[in-house]
Amino acid sequence: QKYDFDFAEDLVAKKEKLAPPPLYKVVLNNDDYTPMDFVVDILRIYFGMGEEQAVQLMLAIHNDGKAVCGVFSKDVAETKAMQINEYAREHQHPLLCSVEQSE
Ligand code: NFA
Repeated sequence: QKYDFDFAEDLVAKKEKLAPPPLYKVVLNNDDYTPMDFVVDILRIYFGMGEEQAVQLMLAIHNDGKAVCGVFSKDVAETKAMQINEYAREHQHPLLCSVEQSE
């Protein structure tokens, strides 16, 4: 005879064995034309960063060519990248946001 709690235990055991969902990196790429202040605004608006962290990451992108701004589920990462590219185009900046699968 199987009791309700046996089923509950089975479900918990099964859930623990499920692989965690893959994560995706949202990357901002450097370019020669997008203003630094605009990139700082993007980091504050879309990644919830404070001024200081946003300036530091913007400079890292500027110096290194690109940087990971956050790691999210596939849906959230792709939506963020789309919205950022749309926002940049609306303001006539070539800023490129891309998504890469995390190892
Ligand atoms: N390289 C840009 C400039 O000098 C600034 C920038 C930083 C652009 C990060 C894109 C990403 N105005």
